[in-house]
Amino acid sequence: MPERLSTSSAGARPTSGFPRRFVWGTATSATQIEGAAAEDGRGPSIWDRFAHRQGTIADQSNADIACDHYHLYRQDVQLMKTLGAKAYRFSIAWPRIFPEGSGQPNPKGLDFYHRLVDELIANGIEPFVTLYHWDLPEGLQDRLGGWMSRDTAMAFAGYAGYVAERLSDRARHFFTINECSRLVHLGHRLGIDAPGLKLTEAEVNQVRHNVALGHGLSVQSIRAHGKAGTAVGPAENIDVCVPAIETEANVRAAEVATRDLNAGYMTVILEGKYTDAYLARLGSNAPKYTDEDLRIISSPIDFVGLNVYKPDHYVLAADNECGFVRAPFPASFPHMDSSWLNIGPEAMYWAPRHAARLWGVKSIYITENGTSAVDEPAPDGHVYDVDRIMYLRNCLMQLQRATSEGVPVRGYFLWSLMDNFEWSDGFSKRFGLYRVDFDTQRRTPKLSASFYRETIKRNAVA
Ligand code: GBH
Repeated sequence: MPERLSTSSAGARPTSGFPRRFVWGTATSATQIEGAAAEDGRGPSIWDRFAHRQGTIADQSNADIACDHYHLYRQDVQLMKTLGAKAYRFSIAWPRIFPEGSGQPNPKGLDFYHRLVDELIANGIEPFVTLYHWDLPEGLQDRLGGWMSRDTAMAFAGYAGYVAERLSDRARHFFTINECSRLVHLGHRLGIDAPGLKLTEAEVNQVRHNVALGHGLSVQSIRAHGKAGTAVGPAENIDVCVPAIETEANVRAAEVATRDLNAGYMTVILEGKYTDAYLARLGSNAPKYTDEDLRIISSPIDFVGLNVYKPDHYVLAADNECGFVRAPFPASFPHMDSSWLNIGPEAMYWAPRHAARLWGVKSIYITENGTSAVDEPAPDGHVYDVDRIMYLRNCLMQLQRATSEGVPVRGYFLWSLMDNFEWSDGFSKRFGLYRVDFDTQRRTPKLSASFYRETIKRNAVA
């Protein structure tokens, strides 16, 4: 790897601001916004069932109605247009397409996405499709044990190919699975996300492998069924390791740590093998797999999507076996409204830089970045979310640092277009540029919407 990254297209970058044709967008996911949970033949998902279980969601809410986007999508596309956004990342609800997970498709479910994609294109907004944002059809959980079974990975590939075949004439970018890491750990180990399981170490490691396999199989299936030139990649929340002090040794240590701590997803996807350190750590709890599995998981991809919110570790070089130490987060470390959302905008520089340097990734999208904030309207009715603006500005400055050094980031999707169902936090945490009144479904722009519009207009941090 060269010490300095060279630009892929010399002269395409201005000296400040973002590269020309940088893709500015917003992001959402089906469960979090659509509602219409039982409409037009949609089957139940594991999140429907989980949310209806006593004690799972902070405010006892569920996603049955959410932002009612299923009915209000036209108006929501206008919100994007007002921002001047050029792209939109949304997810498809698998149980709308295959109510049982596999078998008989439900054409009415797909119709909704045909309408949405057409509406986006009519408004000059490019659709970026996520195929799995955690809403597994309940039938697959019941029949197969969900991701505990390889058959779920196969079913996912079938569904992914089915959708790609029908949408790829208009949608050119597909993300396979959103945040393997979170769906595995929170859903299958900690039990605080659907399906709410607390499996053993060995079982969780197998689930992790099956999910990675699902990614790989779906890449192959999208290639087989999508129109020529359909681009595909993962959208992962990698563990971002930041050098605590930017010395050469610490930067190297942060790279080593990033590769090692993401061994189960990004590393195996891009390298085609589990690292020795990872397998040694798992010992007798390591997953069962074949070499063929690894070849499938590492099927060539066109880009890498990174969801970046915070640094996961501050790292220093060390003489120990692994070559690094992780500094523990001090109790005084500041965070945003979500207690996990530690403030560390450098993560936005290091995440794509690590991907480019460690694995030679040539095309990167920031598939999510954003923050929760309290967002109480002021007496004049406006939401002056200057804390969100502060957070976004700092992250975008770090992203600009990356692109100006030639790290190949092609676009940025802000999480999120509007307040929505924030999983186990229900509606108690707001991430939107637009405030949603969940009683009336009224959307109101926050001050951060103006900030983002201005940033897009300038193609530079406002
Ligand atoms: C993303 O995950 C999701 O893709 C998106 O759907 C979500 O709305 C958005 O971020 C905001 O949260 O409960 O203390 O264990 C973000 C990364 C990693 C954030 C795991 C929550 C768990 C915190 N997530 N983290 S904790």
